[in-house]
Amino acid sequence: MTAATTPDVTFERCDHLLRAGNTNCAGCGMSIGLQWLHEALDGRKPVLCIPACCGIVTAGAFPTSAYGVPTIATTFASSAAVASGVATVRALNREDQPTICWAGDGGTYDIGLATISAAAERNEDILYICYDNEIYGNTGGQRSSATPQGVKTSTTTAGKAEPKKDIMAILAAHRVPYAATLSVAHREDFLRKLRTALDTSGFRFLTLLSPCPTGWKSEAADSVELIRLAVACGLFPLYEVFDGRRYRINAEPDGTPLEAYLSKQRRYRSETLDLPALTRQIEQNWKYLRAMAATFPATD
Ligand SMILES: Cc1ncc(C[n+]2csc(CCOP(=O)(O)OP(=O)(O)O)c2C)c(N)n1
Ligand code: SF4
Repeated sequence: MTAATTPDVTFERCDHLLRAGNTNCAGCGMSIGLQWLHEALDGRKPVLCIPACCGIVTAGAFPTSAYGVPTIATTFASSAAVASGVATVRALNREDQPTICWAGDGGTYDIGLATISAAAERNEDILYICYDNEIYGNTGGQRSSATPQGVKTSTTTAGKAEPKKDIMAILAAHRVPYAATLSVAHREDFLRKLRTALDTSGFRFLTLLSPCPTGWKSEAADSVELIRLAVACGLFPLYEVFDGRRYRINAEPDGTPLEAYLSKQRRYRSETLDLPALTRQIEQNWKYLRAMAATFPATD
């Protein structure tokens, strides 16, 4: 057992959330997200609840772990339900430490949605973070309901027909205290939202568009730049929703063409990619977001 992988759950402060020796691919958005989560935690020691996904594989084989905090590997569908129990026990024990779900889009948009909905409706004291790589990465890159229209996956070889599910709208409809989108190319915004979420009680939902060079057929070195482009061209809006009703937009598109983002990923070289339709979808999303932010603004 090396120092990098020896489980150490005895210290009171968290020295490393994700240690060296983890199995994440080069350029994985999860690695950045977990490092920044560690920074925002500022020594607080969460319990992590992680369903079947790359995020739990990266821990390594029991009894070693790349995670420096207590981590529960849950079944694919149940991370929010398990976290509900953990948060309740921690509250009964008067432990003032966060309970965090860290899950892929498969465990969030698809199979875990029922337990997320139940925990959100009960307003459990959980921070739920979805790293959305828009596929089932761990099992070979199958499509999920987070996969965008036109993307080639191992189960949509000509390109996916259906558009991406609007998970933020679903969580907003539960009127959760806080929901926000995160970009690994916008560090200060990312950290601020993590801190806001950590300082808020009740069910909080964060989602990051998480570059996955393996599934996106992109270069590892382009990962951060890809997310910068996704925000700049308007495909991935950065915004916050308070109590499911009040909206705040954090960055406006700057006119960067959508092709700048798509052309760096071979997953978008498909028969079904309809650029004008995708552009219209992005415009519609922005119309809706701007209307919500203007009508129901979040004031400090
Ligand atoms: C009920 C059930 N069905 C299927 C699986 C196999 N499985 C494990 S991880 C996974 C994909 C996870 O995808 P996602 O949540 O998007 O995370 P990623 O792998 O992309 O990190 C699947 C299908 C499982 N563990 N349990
Ligand atoms: S397959 Fe994708 S999400 Fe999974 S570890 Fe590799 S880069 Fe990260």
